[in-house]
Amino acid sequence: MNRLPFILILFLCFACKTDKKNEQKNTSNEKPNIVFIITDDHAYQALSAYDNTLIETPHIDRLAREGMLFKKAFVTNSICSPSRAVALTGKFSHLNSVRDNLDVFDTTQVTFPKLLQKEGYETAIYGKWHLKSEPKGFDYWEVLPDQGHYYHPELLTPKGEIKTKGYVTDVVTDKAIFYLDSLRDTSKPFMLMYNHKAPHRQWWPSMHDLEDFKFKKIPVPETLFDEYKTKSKASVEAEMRIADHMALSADNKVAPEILEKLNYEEFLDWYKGAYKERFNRLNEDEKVQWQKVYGPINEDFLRNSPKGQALTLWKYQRYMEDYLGVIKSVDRNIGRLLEYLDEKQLAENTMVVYTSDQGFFLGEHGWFDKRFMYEESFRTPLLIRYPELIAPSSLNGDLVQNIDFAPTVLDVAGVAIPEDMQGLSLVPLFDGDNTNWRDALYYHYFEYPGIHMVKRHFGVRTERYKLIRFYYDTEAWELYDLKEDPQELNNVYGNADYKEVQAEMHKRLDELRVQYEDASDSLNQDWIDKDIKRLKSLGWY
Ligand code: SGN
Ligand code: CA
Repeated sequence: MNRLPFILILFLCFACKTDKKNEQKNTSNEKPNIVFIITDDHAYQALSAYDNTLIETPHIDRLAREGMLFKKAFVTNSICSPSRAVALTGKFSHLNSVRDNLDVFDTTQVTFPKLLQKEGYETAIYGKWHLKSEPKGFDYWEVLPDQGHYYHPELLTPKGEIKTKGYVTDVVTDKAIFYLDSLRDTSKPFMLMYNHKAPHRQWWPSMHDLEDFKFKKIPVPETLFDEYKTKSKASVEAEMRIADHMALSADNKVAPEILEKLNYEEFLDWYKGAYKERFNRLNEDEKVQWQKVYGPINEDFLRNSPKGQALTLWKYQRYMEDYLGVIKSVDRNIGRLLEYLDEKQLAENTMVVYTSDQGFFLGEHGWFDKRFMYEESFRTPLLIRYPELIAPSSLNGDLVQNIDFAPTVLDVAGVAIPEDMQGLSLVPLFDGDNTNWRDALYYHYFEYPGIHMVKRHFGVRTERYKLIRFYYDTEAWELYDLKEDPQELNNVYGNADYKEVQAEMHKRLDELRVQYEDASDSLNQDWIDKDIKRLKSLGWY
């Protein structure tokens, strides 16, 4: 008897069964799912879809290959909590209750997760939240308290705080995948916010990546020793220079005993305690692995004890080794999540958004951190994959901003966008339609005085120019011609050659302040009280 047909039937039955098992599509196919990923402080300079000088991020790059990369994506206020509040509400900081990292998010506001929930979506958030109040508008949530920890992080849940074991980027991904696989209601479309703590300061890499960038010579940015010759005192007085304000202990992981032996002074003594506290979170096995890698680096530091410019260069290299190492784990874990979507055949009907809460300085102008309206901090990575509406390898060069996130998600989900959301849906840009798109961006940063001492400022950026006003305990204007001076080294405010441009930019700025209803540039008691509170918490008052 010919057994071939029988074997064939058996094989087909098995294949069908496996397919069924792997298939987790929604029963209601018409509504797309959404995965919204916000990392913390991920600079576009360290994402190879934008620039592969520093690192390869093959998994995140997939989203660009299979979707759209936004070359000119920006934030409205380059700092964590405000940026997250903007993403949720589609409104600028002066209207959404969170102007700086001290503010508590008012959860009675309308947010895109709440609107999706109302329209039948199931919503979940895992990872960084950083808005102080308890998450609202989510069916499932497990979030890091405040900034959270890299190793064995605690998580806040509806049932209280829980302890976890493992590295934060892995833990958050495990939670997100567990939600997709075991918790979610498959009869509903889902919206998952999957937010990483990484690569936030103080850049503690996972055990898998400890050695990755060690001893690799990282290219030094041209402006590492910038003297801010044409800039206002806002740059001079900011406390975020690698040379002067990056901690040898907490940031560069030199053991405090070594620093004391060599008489190195820390900008803030607090950092030494912070280093020890972070180190003590490692389990015994991890401590051994850690010392294997960082021990020789420490010994080397003890032998050579670099000073002056050599010390700045040494700190820059150490900074980048850890920062890039931390990103490796983000990339690997995003790969895991994307593979899960593939495996369960969810990729086609899911919009995946990858962005960061802001950009970051990787040594440009001598800095780390963000806050300024200068490009490295003002810009943020933005990649969107949604096969239904976006062709693979699409590039967009329009001026887009994080106020656009909420309207975009609602638009894709077919939910009405509230009139008072200030952003625009990016959906028309998905197939290149930028008719009537904005020609200028508005920005306003408030957290001053406070850590890093970046002065309050607001401004406007068009395709070619940028005008900034610093205010509060200073009064200064800066104007940049981004075409002639992409590194923003030459402030041309007051330069006769730019008289007309300057007047036009002032006009645009006034118009945008009216359009976005921002009049918040004067001193008020509420701010002064908060400034004092903030300074007290830092021990500076
Ligand atoms: C911490 C960091 C700062 C950082 C803020 C805000 N210092 O205070 O460098 O600017 O968070 O970051 S640390 O030594 O404690 O790491 S934000 O991304 O949450 O806005
Ligand atoms: Ca951040």
